Amino acid sequence: MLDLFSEDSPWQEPLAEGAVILRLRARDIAERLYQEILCIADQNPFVHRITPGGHRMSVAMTNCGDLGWSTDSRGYQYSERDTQNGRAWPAMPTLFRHLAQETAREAGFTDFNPDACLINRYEPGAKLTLHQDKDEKDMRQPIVSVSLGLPAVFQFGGFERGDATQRVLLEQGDVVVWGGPSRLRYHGILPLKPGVHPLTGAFRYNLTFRRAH
Ligand code: MD3
Ligand code: FE
Repeated sequence: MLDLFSEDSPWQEPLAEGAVILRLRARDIAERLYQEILCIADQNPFVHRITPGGHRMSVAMTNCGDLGWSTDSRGYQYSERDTQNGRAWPAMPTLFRHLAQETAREAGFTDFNPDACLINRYEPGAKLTLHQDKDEKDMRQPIVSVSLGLPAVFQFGGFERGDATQRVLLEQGDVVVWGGPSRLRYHGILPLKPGVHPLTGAFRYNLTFRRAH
């Protein structure tokens, strides 16, 4: 029988102008992506950073690439070294760079060359409150996000914090490309529900590829 609604191969879901979900696009390389994450974390462990306001983030973070994003009492910033331990970030694996460039291209961004990959690790209850990503230099460059492990409810809103939000479930292998007018939309992640994922156990991971400088 012709299976018109097979969920066995990746498909695209437009979210908003400039934003598209490439469902399950990275599913077949999830194990390799996860091994790379573990290898990066061996070199520079996940840490719960403290915001400039003095709050401990529930999401633990590390980075790879020429630049990494972190936060401390001086603010939010991209830098060549981890502000907490002074170490250079691990190199961005070729597999990561290729996935980011290929998916950005599929979404219409032909010359995306990320210099930073922020890696978020969510444990049960961890969340990211509504925020905008605006620490990058060139807002014409998209952000590519890749989800691994436990599913999470992603929230995305408008251009002001109080605007109505939509909820979207993001699962392992889902890739989202955010560019154009969507680049500055408010977005967040609702508290992670506890669970056990066959690949990542109790955690959800999210990679975000960025052109920071
Ligand atoms: C929409 N991460 O690291 S990825 C972040 O799942 C972040 O860890 C979330 O928001 C996560 O800053 C969400 C989806 C995402 C990433 C960047 C965006 C959505 C975005 C930038 C602009 C608009
Ligand atoms: Fe964000």
